Amino acid sequence: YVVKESRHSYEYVVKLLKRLQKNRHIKVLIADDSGTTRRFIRGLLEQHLYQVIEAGHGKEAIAQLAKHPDTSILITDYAMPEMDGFELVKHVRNEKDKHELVIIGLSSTESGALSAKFIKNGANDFLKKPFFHEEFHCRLMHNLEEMELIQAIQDAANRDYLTQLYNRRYLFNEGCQLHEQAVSKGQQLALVMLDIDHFKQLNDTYGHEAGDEVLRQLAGKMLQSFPRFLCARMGGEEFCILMPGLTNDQANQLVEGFRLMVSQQPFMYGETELPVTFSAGVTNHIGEDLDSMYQGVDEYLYRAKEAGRNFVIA
Ligand code: GH3
Ligand code: MG
Ligand code: MG
Ligand code: MG
Repeated sequence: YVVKESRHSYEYVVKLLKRLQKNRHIKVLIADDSGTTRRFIRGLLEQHLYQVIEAGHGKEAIAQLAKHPDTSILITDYAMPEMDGFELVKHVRNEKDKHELVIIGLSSTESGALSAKFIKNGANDFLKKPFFHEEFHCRLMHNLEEMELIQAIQDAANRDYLTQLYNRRYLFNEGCQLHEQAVSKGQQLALVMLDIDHFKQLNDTYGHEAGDEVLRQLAGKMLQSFPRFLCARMGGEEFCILMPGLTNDQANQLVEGFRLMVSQQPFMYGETELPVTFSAGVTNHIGEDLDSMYQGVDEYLYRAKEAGRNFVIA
């Protein structure tokens, strides 16, 4: 296909080929009540290797999005039975913002007001029917690139570079919201703080590179053991885990199990086995705000260190 369109510049072809590689993993949902239109757009999308799913009206589109939460693009018609395109866009935007799901509205040439209304309701872009195939692809690519760029910027701002865990900033931003939710719904929320024991000594003995490797491996083990919870590197060798829905006892049990596993499984740095343990504090005083929980759990961590390290206090 790309070769056939040989009027493109060399640079454009290279860019397109890179795009096509990524498109294999990108899901696009077409919401349109006309089977002919859906088939036509599917054809265009499949030329560029996108994965395509379809819906005949707004409600079906919502069901499809629930079934395929990893959908990246929604292309939606305006006039559809059950639920029209505007209602669909408004509904979807309550769940996902412009940087999580690209929405492109379709409007016919006769009514330019439709495209403005699509954008006002939260669509990223619109296309007037009938459209040039090339314009269709260009707009899709442009909107995808923008979304990917913003996601990369968000990751850089919210994640720790060394471990790829969330950072302190994200834990406090997201944590305050989780805390408010837990308080308003009367749900549990546990906070864990853990700190590697004698990490300075480990750096001094095995080198800073080995220390970095331990931080990465511990982060990996945290993600594996607590995939449902928010794990963050707060700085240095200190980590926090926010556990919505867990009582103090439940959180304590999980962290105690994790402590045991970490102290028994060796950390490898090349051929060298590194001795790694951590101490932790656990709290669940959600009557307070997140800052006070953080101070409280810091105090428990301090006591766990005093108690001799490789220890959890709840
Ligand atoms: P304790 O058991 O009381 O926690 O002792 P500790 O040695 O772990 O604690 P301390 O606060 O004295 O030392 C922390 C060390 O962590 C000092 C610092 O050089 C090291 N560190 C902080 N950030 C990094 C990092 O990103 N990589 C490496 N390799 N070391 C780090
Ligand atoms: Mg229609
Ligand atoms: Mg330490
Ligand atoms: Mg420390």
